[in-house]
Amino acid sequence: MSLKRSVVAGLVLAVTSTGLTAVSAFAQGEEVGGSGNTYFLSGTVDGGFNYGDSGDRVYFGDWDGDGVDTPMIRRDGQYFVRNSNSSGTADYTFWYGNSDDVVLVGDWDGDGVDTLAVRRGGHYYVKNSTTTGVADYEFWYGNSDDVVLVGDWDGDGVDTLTVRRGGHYFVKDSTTTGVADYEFWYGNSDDIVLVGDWDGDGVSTLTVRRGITYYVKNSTTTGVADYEVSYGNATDTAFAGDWNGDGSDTVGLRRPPVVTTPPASSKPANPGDTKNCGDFRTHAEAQAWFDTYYPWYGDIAKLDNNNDGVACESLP
Ligand SMILES: [Ca+2]
Ligand SMILES: [Ca+2]
Ligand SMILES: [Ca+2]
Ligand SMILES: [Ca+2]
Repeated sequence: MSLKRSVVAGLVLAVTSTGLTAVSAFAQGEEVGGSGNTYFLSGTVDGGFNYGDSGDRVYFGDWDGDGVDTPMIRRDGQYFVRNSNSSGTADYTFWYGNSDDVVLVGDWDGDGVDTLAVRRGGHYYVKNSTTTGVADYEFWYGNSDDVVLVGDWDGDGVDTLTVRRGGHYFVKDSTTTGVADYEFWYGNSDDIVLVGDWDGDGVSTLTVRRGITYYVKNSTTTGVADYEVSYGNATDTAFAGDWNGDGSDTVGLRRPPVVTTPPASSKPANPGDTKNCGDFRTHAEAQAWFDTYYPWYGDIAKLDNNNDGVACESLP
């Protein structure tokens, strides 16, 4: 993605943001975590796509309300939104909150568009648009060190919070200050948990991940999994979303970069900074040149200014 730092003058606001998780598309709710700039989305043409840099902070959500969850990268307080799951640059950017804020994604007003909420301890600052500006409203829930999940637990189209304490979950069906509406237990206290609408009934529930196995449960009740599936590699970071707009969520994976060192015998001579994009007729030609030298010398000719591994993307 291009890292254009132009967009907005500095903001000194309490909060701002955008969300993730829509009526039909429930996604992650939290930062994806992990590293790598390659993403695989189950149930799609699974060749993977690239977005941003390996170290970027990433969220998934339905930013345009078309029912499909797509990535958004965060660099400090600036957000780079992409509305398709394909390699390319950001569609637009905005600013919200402070660089050290914890950010949640959800459809807080039920309009089908995911936006952000900033979390500061047990205090939440909700914004219902992915635009620069202050929060629309605030509320408190749980304790400052609680783990929080975002989902539409009652299927009314509005995302709210669940506090997780080990394998114990405290569900609240409104983004208002107050106690939980109900509780349940699922999995172990050290399990990785994903939130999604796995059966497309409009209600978010949990999936526990252990290695490459996902234990899916279609109700927020205490009990065992309804079924399990295996996907990807154990080293992948998993998240959830609706990748094809069918109303059901599936798993997505963020894959860490593979560090490969070509055999020494294949090492080409250092060409130096002798090429510009204008020296190539096509993107493919530039990419082939880039790929030949990159493993040894990096982006020696500066053909990949946005560091996404794609050289001279302006060429045909
Ligand atoms: Ca979308
Ligand atoms: Ca919304
Ligand atoms: Ca709800
Ligand atoms: Ca469901």
